[in-house]
Amino acid sequence: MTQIGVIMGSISDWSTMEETCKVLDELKLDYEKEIISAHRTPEDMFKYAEEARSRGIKAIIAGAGGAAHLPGMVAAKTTLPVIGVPVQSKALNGLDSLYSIVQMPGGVPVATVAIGTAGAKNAGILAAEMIGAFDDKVAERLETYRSEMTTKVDDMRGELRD
Ligand code: RP5
Repeated sequence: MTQIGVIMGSISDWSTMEETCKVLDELKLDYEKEIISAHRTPEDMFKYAEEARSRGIKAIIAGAGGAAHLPGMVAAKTTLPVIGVPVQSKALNGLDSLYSIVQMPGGVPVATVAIGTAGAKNAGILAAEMIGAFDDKVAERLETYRSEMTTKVDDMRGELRD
């Protein structure tokens, strides 16, 4: 069953949001991906947010850039956890996206990650951790993911010494 919804404001966000999907694939989590724009398809955005829980979605990852209203507006319409990914915009390097997403009013949280691809990757891991809090198999896969990262650092140390 699809547990994670990955949405983004435009196809131009895909090169960033692809990192979310890659890590979800790696952690073997079921997800769906869709383009939904807060400004260009507002009705679709509200419908998605309102129906997500009844469709079995447990967490929503929303990426957007510039006037990045998608994560906040989705959060306004659901009590599912929403993770916001600030896409690196051309004009302001993503600082606009970050501020648009992170400065939510008290009562309507969006868990905001870093600007760009690192944030997109972490959004996937964070969603997996939310699922893993209730699913031991997912938690185990996260443990493996962590130990593989540690091994990679060991490899780097070896490389530096050689
Ligand atoms: C936002 O506007 C999207 O999330 C995207 O980051 C930005 C620019 O969209 P395009 O003009 O590239 O479609 O809604």
